[in-house]
Amino acid sequence: MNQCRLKNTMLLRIPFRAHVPLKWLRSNNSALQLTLTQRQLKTDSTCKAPKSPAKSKEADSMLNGSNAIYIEGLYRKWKANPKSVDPSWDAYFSGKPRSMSTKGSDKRKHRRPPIAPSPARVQSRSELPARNISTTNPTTSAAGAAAPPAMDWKYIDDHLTVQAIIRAYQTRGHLAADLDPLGIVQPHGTTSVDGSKRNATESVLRQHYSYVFNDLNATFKLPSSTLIGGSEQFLPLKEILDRLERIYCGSIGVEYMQITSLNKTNWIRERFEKPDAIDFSPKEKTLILERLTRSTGFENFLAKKFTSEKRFGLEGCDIMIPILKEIIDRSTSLGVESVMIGMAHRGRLNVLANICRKPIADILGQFHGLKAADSGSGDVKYHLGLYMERLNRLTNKNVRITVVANPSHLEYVNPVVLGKARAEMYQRGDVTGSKVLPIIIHGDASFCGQGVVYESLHLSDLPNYTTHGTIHVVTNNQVGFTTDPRFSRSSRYCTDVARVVNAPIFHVNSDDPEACIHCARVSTDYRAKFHKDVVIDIVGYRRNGHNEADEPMFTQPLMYQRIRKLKPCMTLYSEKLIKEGVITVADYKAMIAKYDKICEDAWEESKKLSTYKYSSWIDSPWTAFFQGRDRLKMCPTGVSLDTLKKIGEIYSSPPPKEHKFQVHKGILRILALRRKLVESKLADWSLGEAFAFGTLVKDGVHVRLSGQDVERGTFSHRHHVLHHQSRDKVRYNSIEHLYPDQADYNVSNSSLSECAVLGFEHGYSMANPNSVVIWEGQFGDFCNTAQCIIDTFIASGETKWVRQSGIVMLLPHSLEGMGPEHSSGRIERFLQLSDDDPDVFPDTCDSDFVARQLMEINWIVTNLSTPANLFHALRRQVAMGFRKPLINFSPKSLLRHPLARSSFRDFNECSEFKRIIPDAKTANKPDCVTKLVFCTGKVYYDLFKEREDHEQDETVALVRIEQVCPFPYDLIMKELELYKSAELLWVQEEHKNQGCWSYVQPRFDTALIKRENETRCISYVGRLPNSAPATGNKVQFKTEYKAFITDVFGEMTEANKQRLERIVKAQQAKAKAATKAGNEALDAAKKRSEHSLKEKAKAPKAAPKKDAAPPKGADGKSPQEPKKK
Ligand SMILES: Cc1ncc(C[n+]2csc(CCOP(=O)(O)OP(=O)(O)O)c2C)c(N)n1
Repeated sequence: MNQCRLKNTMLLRIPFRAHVPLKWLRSNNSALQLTLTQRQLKTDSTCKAPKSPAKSKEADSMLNGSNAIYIEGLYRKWKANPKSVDPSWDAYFSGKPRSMSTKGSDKRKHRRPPIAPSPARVQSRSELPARNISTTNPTTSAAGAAAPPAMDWKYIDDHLTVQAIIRAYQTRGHLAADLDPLGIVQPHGTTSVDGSKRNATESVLRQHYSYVFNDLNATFKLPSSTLIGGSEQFLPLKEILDRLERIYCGSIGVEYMQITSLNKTNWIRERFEKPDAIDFSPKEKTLILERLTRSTGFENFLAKKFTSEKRFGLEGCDIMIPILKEIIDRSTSLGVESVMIGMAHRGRLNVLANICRKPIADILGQFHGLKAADSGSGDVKYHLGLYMERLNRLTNKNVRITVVANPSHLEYVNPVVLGKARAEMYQRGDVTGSKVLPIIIHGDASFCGQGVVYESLHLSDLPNYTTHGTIHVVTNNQVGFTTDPRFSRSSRYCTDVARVVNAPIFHVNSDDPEACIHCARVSTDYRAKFHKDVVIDIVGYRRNGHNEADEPMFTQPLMYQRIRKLKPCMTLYSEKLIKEGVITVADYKAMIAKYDKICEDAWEESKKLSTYKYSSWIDSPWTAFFQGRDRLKMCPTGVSLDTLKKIGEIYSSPPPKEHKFQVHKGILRILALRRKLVESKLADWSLGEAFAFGTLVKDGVHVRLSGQDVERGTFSHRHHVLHHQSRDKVRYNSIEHLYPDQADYNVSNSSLSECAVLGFEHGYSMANPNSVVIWEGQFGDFCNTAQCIIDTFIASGETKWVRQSGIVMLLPHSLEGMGPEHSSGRIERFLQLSDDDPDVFPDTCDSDFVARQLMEINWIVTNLSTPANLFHALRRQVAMGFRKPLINFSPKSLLRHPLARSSFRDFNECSEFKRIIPDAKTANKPDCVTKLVFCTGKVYYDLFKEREDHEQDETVALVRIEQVCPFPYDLIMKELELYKSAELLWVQEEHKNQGCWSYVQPRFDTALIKRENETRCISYVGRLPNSAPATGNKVQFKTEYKAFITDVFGEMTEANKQRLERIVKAQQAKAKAATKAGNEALDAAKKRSEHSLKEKAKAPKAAPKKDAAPPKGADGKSPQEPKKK
């Protein structure tokens, strides 16, 4: 028997290496000497180590005792009965070698009882440092602590090193995780002194790398920052390393230490570090295999039936289907009622079949090349959306699953999904995102390559954009089309972009289904608990080429040599389960046969289909909205004078007194001006817009306005959100307080993104037809960074996917000498994307012509010149029996232009949207008109002024086209008829290759051809073609302006020049006189105040009033009376 002898000299001989603190083991190979100093003994007694044998075996664990007397007592006890002490002490005293097994049955060997009765483990731990360091020497103070004896330094150092190693695994373990089923990016692994192979390399352990492998049997107290011990607080180093390896360098790479919240990192740790964290019952394992069978079976079936058809198979990342199933099942049981999925091509058909349960026959029907029974141009099968409501059999709860239709442009669906999810949360009153779950599935190359990913992630925590967490799943097949990650990204992981929002990222080997499902569980729970984004990176491979017709060996020969040798995950996992005895070979075969039969039956069923409907693939059906509705019936948009007055009054008032809201003086001035306008029953741009929003929310229509700086308005005209001048975050928005039962008005400054935010708002607008969702560009041209959303969703979404949206885009537009940018909202691009035929004159005699024209076009393009027209245009968005995107080119200088005002009459019940605004001045004497000028937007006001200056009010008619698209043929015809003999001009300030010219010209021609005996054609007046939207040179700008104005009105006559000079001089004189008068008044006031100050100084000081409160000093107390002399 090995013996522990305690000597009076306090020399403890430990005859063999055991699980004691490292410092006890360092000095000798087999027999180590340790001097227990007085200090240590004192320490041990202060920490209440039992002097007599403890009552329970647990409390007698050898790891609990650290003083000689205590050990001696234990030894005596053990001698009498070896079973009366903890097995660890038994092993120690008897000298039995201790196994380091990490199996569950051995766990108790390393368990340490609590040091002191303490409810919280962390608390009891926190006592330890105090014991070891500060309480050991009562004379030391926190401020001037004496260094502990050298021997303790080593002890402390060793523990700190182990702690650092643990932290290294937590932080960088994922770098050495076994993530790649292809074994291309494989951890190198090192064999350490105990013969174990470990993955953690120097890149993980850094300076501690060499240390680890010296002394593996030493036992260490686990720091509170790890949970690998479970209920054990001490573990031998070997066991610590084994556990860390298994957790952090196995099939899962847990990337979470970038998260700054301790609460979250602790939570994640618990889900991965705790012993048995990954634990699946046989039933659960079988379910995973069943789902894998479906996933792989579906692709195999399609491959069998359609050998050369593109389907963008999932093979190699088949586990994505069981992962999604797990997320949805688990979320449903946690209360989620609606799941919104955004994804690209890869595995999409599989998702539709096995996640959404779209009848497989319908999916197969898509391969048969059937004719569509409804209108639209359709889309390829791997872009179509879906909306299903079905019972989740596992949870017995109904769940709605939406797959949002998407374009080929990878990742651009992300913000659309987020916006749609957000809107659905709003509709359900789901303020925490507990009922609606967005899931976005990404490709590895696109996730790191596309900027929209970053922009969308950045919305995740913004109060008005958050979806309270999105689950991101990356089907990482380690190749993007033909490009290796080495050449497609600079970051280590394709998921690094998600680190910016502190998302935890779980990289997982796709060939380890249980690890994958565990990540799905943790991600679901994380999102449900913290309402934050989370990422699962399924590292797999792509069994075939990019699509099934592609030859991958052209470009990835070595990778595909490996892939050819790999068994599918389904096979690997079935073999594992058969080996474990969870299923039999027969079970497995039955599973495969069962799903194959489902597919074969569906195949037979699909042959019976003769047509299919685009609308059966719609992602936002709005069934209730369309039911029983006459789509061509338009509701009136005008409102009563009382309504205008009420809204005008509130909108022009500061917050009510009870709010004690300190308003900026400038804002008060603006409000006063607004008030004056309301009193004179006039509306400027801001009022017109407020009337639209106010009346919409009054009617129960939710209004949302989003974009950069929209709360104030880029040009400072709006001021919907007032800011308290001395209290942070205190805001007031009067449009939110118009009526007690009004709908919500939500105005929100967005992040500095166009693409993601516009996509988001488009998604938002898809959720509910009874809302007006507006995105405003800071300047119109910035919308070109959102071109993909405009082209592939807004312009063509309805045609491709039968889905409507009433999104409004407000794009500040007009040339005002501000340079190439900030001038143009690129109206020409929107018009070019409009899908009306320029050569077809529509049936203008149809009584529903106006509504039909709107219904049939892909979007409405307006360039409005009056506040009233803005009001009607916005209200018309929900007055139509269908929904259409409205692209409005908004003014900048017109926001305050004295002529760009509308009388309240133009808003009343008898008023409506004006598609064109005829010239009221010339209409009475049309025969005098020699030039009929058509124009749109701000240039009208330029022309209006120039016409006056040129004194051509009677000879030039100015007709504004407010709704450019669809082209108002009926009204244009009237103008052509009215001014029969006038020369026709189209005048625009934009360059000839820009603006509306290329859109209106062929349509004017079509209209003119329609007229009998018409010989005229329309001429262009404006700037010459240019690649830039505007010049950056002021002089050139003016020259260009003068040139096109001269083209319209001719050179100014001498008489007119002199008249204008006189007017200018008179104005200048008036202004000078006003300034002089102002200065004189100022001087007089100054003199008066100086005089009164002098007078005051002369006058004797007035005695303070008796009842007046004495002035307070800085401390708030009354100053002391001056001492009497
Ligand atoms: C924005 C965009 N650029 C380029 C393409 C063309 N394209 C289609 S798939 C693909 C590779 C995508 O790779 P990855 O994201 O890894 O997905 P995978 O196809 O490998 O699943 C490319 C470049 C596209 N569809 N969208």
